Amino acid sequence: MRSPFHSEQETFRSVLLVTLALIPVVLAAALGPTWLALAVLAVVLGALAIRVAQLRMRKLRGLELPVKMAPPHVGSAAERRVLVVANDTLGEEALLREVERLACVPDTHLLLLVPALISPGARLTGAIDGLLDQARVRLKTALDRVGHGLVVAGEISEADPLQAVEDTFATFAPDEVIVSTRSERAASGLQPRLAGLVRERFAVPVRHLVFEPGSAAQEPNRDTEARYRHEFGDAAARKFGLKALAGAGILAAVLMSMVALVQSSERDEARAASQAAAEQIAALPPVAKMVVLKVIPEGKRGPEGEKHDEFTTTEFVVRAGQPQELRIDNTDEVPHSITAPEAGVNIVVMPGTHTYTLLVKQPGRFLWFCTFRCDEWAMQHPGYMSGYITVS
Ligand SMILES: [Cu+2]
Repeated sequence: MRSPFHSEQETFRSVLLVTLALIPVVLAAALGPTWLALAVLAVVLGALAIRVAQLRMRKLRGLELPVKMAPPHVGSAAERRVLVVANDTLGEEALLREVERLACVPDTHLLLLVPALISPGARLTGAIDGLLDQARVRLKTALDRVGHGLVVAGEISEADPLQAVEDTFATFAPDEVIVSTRSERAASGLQPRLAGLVRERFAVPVRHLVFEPGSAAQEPNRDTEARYRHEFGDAAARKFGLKALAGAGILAAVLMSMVALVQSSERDEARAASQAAAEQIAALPPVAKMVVLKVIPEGKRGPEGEKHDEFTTTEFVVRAGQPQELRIDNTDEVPHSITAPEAGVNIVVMPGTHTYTLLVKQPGRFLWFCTFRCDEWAMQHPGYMSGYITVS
């Protein structure tokens, strides 16, 4: 495949295109939820894939022909250099006779190019040695048969056949090319379309010799070449379509699994959060229906040894918005209070036993104290005439 960074201009265009394509993805990622960014990414990738496929198809159908390459002539003016491209037809008597005939023409040099036709599958599995050996045997047999060692050379190529031809244009600089194929492509043979491709790419005479086993070579007419071209294009398009479909499938699967992952992790987070909240609530001490306590003057000794006034309970745990009943026996002769300005609480505790309601609307931990002048020290020390209301 041609690199998108083929020229400076194309590089600039590619970078610009990718940048423009990424803007909506980045925007979606920044402003929206993760799935939206992924969806936008999918759309952008899809659009890019369609564009690439379009360009690719146009090239395959031959609508966009590259500029033909015309190699400079090498050697003396009389010298003629002929490139013969063959693989499965290399053993054909008719082809070998033609090579022999050309070799006898003075000032003619021949190169037998044998593309080993290594498929991507063979490359992956490392089964290329067998194919190379096969090509080597074919080439050696042909060279032995033809003789003329001085003017006929041979070469095996691991590259794609068209690429192999292009490579020899750099090294051998042929004045003429003979492409030898069967009329139908065999599994281990060259494409009949190859001749047309070479003709479209290089500005040198190209002869296409088509062999049926055991019969004489034929040069296909225009219609036949057009048929080869059509069949090849269709086959390539089918193959490319399948590949594109597979690619789209893989892409969709990857994106969907990413969305699923993100969603499940979000769900997990939400579940974890609610679980944590539930655990927190469960961890709180249960709220008693009624809290019973007393107010006792000089009921508790302070750290300095003096006796101080006290509420026997100074820590109150309540639920936000849920009234909590306090039954308080104030054994003093004067009133005291539970006052927490921040919680909006001010309960005046009268002498004697009475029931009061403690109600706080908002969660938090609030300091309370007695506002009736009694024991100055006790009023400032939680555990005596002061304490906390914890609201959950
Ligand atoms: Cu008091």
